[in-house]
Amino acid sequence: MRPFLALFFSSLACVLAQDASPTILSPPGQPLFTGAIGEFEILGNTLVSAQQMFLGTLDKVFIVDKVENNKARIDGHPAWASEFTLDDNSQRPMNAWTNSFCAGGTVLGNGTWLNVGGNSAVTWGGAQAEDSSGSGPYDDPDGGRSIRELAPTSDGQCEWVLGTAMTTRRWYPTVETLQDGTAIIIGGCNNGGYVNDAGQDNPTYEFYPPKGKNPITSPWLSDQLPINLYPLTWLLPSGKLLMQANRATILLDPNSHTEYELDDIPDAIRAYPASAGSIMLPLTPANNWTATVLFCGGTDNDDWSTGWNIAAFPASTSCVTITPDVGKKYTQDDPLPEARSMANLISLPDGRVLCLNGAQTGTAGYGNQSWAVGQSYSDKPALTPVIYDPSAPKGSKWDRTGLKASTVPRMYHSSATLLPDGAVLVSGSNPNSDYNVGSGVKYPTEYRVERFYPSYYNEPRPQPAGLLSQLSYGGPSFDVFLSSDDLSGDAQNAANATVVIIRTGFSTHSMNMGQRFVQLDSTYTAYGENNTATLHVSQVPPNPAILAPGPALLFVVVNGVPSVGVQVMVGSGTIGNQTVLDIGDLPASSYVPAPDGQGGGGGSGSGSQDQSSNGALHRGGGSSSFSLLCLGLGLVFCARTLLTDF
Ligand SMILES: *[C@@H]1O[C@H](CO)[C@@H](O)[C@H](O)[C@H]1NC(C)=O
Ligand SMILES: *[C@@H]1O[C@H](CO)[C@@H](O)[C@H](O)[C@H]1NC(C)=O
Ligand SMILES: *[C@@H]1O[C@H](CO)[C@@H](O)[C@H](O)[C@H]1NC(C)=O
Ligand SMILES: *[C@@H]1O[C@H](CO)[C@@H](O)[C@H](O)[C@H]1NC(C)=O
Ligand SMILES: *[C@@H]1O[C@H](CO)[C@@H](O)[C@H](O)[C@H]1NC(C)=O
Ligand SMILES: *[C@@H]1O[C@H](CO)[C@@H](O)[C@H](O)[C@H]1NC(C)=O
Ligand SMILES: [Cu+2]
Repeated sequence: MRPFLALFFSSLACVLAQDASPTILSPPGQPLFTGAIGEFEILGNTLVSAQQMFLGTLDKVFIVDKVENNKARIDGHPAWASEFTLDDNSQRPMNAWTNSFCAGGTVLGNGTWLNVGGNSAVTWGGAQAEDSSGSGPYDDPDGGRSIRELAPTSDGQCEWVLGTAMTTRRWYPTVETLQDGTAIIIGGCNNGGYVNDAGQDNPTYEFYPPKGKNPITSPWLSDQLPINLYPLTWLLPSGKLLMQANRATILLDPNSHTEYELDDIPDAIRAYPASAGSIMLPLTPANNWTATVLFCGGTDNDDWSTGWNIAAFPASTSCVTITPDVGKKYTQDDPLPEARSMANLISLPDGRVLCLNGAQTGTAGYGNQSWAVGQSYSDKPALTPVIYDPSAPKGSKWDRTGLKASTVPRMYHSSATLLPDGAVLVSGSNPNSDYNVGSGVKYPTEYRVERFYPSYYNEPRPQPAGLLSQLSYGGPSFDVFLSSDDLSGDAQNAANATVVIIRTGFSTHSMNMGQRFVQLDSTYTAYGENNTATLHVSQVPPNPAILAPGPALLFVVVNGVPSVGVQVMVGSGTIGNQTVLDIGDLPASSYVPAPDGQGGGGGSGSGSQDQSSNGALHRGGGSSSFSLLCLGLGLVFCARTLLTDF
C-alpha cells in the first residue's frame, strides 16, 4: 500500500512539477495608475498598522500588526490583521487568532505563507494579560508558539488558520525558505524586551513543516546575546545559511548543524534593534548566481542598557558587503548619504535597490524612559529615499537624483514591499505600546499607506508574450516575444532585455525575509525587418538553493523599464525535494537585419553575433531530451524518475 501511494503522489507531483504545458500567461498589461516619479503618494489609511506586510497575490497585500486597540474589529474584538487590495485600495479585517507581535514570516514551496511566533496575551497598553488564553479586551491568545498559515487568494475569501504549533516560544524569530520549500525558523525569546537575555533566550532553530530533530540548539546564537533576536539570515547557493547577529557572522549548514565562523562585521551592529538595512544583491548570469549580501546603517553601540539617551545616539552610515560562499571577509562599500537605523532595502526589477524608511538617530524599540521621544527609541526620521546601483562604479553607487522626501515618518514597526507594477508600497510605524494617536504624540500609530514611484513607473511597459506560469530547475528553455512597441521600435534593444524573478519577501523590522532577485539566463533573436524579437529564456538555474521553490514575480525588463510583473510558481508547487534537470542550451544571440536595409531603427546590419550572456554555462543537450521525455510520456516514466530523484 505505501509504495503504491508514494508512486501515486509522486506521479501527481510530476504532473504538477513537470506538466507538459505550464500555462502560457496572457501578456501583462500597463499599470493601472500614473504617479509622480521619485515621489510618495498617500493612498489612504490601513485598518491596522503595518508592522508586517507582504504581497500575497498580484492584487492583495496582507498586513499583520501586533495586538492593539485598532478601531477595525473582527469577531467582536479589535483586528490586528487585514487585507489591502491594490486595484482600488479596498480592505477587509482578518483574524490572526493569536498575538502576532514581532512575528517572522515567509512563503513555503507550496505557496502558503507563514506568520510565525509572537507575544503572550496582552491587555491595554501592551501589558501582559493575566489570562494567557486571551479574553477581553483583545481576545488574543498567546502567540509565542503559533504558526499562522495563509494560502492567499484574490477573491477576498482567504483566512489565516493556525498550523501545528512550534516546539518552543519565539518572539522575534527569523524565517527563511529552504531548497525543499520548508521553512527554517530561527531564534527568538520568550517574553520580549528591548534586547534578549539569557533568562529568556531561545537559541534554537526548527523546521516547518517539522522534519528531523526539532528544535536544534545553536551555540552561536547564545554566544551573541544580547543581540541575537531576528538574526539576519539568507539561504545561499551553497545550501548553507549566512547568519549575522551582534558583531559575529557564520555559515550554518542546516542539515549537519555545523557552524562555520566568518569575520566579524565592521563598523556597526546590524541586527535588531540596531536594525541596519540588509539585502542579498541580484543573482545574475554575469556573477554566476553568486550571492553578495549588503548591510547598510545600523548602530555602532555596545551598551544595550536603557539608562541613557539611545534615541539621540547617531545611527551609522556604514555599508559593507560579504560574498560568503567565496570568502569570509567583509568589504567596505559606499556609505549611505545619511545615517540610518531601520532602513528597508527593496529590490527593484531594474536591478537597483531602493533604500527607504528609518531614522537618523536611535534604534528600534520603545519604552517609557524619560529620554524616549514619546515612547520612541529613535528620532530624526530619514524621509528621503536613496537608490543603490550594484553595477555603478565604487564611489557612485548611491544616487538620489529626483527623489523627494516622504511626509510620513516611518520609524519602528514600519514596512515596505515591491508591487507587481514596480511601485513600492510603504506603510506602518508605531513606536507605541498600544494604539496611540493622541495630540502631541510625535510618532503616532501610523495608518497612512503610500506608494513610491521609481523612475520607470510612467514609461510604456513591455508586454511580453509567452511567459510561463511555472518554471522548473533546469530543463528546456522557452521563448518570449517582444513587439516593436515593447522594443521602442528598435530591435537592437533586445540586446538590453533581461528576465528577472523577484521574491518580494515578508517585510518587518527592516528585513524582507526571503526577498531575492534572480536573473534568468537569456539570449535573443532580433528582427530588423519588423523590429520584433524573440527572447530565448532559460529555466531557473538547476539549484533550488539559488531560488527556493514557491511563488514569485517575473518581470521582463527592456532598457531598464520592467513589464508589469506576473506571478510564477518556481519549482513543483509542492513541499519536498525538487526535481533538478540539466539546463538546456540557448541559441546564440543574433540580429537579423532587414533584407534591404529597411525597417530596422538603427539596424546597421550587424548580422549574427554571439551575445549569449553566459555561453560557458550551457551544457549539452542530453538533458533536454530527458526532460522532454518526462514531459511527454506521462505518469509512469515521470514517477520512476521522481522516485529515484527524491
Ligand atoms: C502547504 O503546506 C503546509 C504545511 O504542510 C500546509 O499546511 C498547507 O495546507 C499547504 N498548502 C497548500 C496550498 O497545499
Ligand atoms: C508605558 O506607558 C503607557 C502609557 O502610560 C502604558 O500604557 C504602558 O503600559 C507603559 N508600558 C510599560 C512597559 O511600562
Ligand atoms: C558557476 O558556479 C557553479 C556552481 O557553483 C560552478 O560549478 C561553475 O564552475 C561556475 N562557473 C563559472 C564560469 O565560474
Ligand atoms: C518579424 O520578422 C521575422 C523575420 O522575417 C518573422 O519571422 C516574424 O514572424 C515577424 N514577426 C512579426 C510579429 O511579424
Ligand atoms: C540598458 O538600459 C539601461 C537603462 O536605460 C541603460 O542605462 C544602459 O546603458 C543600457 N545598456 C545598453 C548596453 O544599451
Ligand atoms: C531530500 O534530499 C536530502 C539530501 O539529498 C535527503 O537527505 C532527504 O532525505 C530528502 N528528503 C526527502 C523528503 O526525500
Ligand atoms: Cu518589534
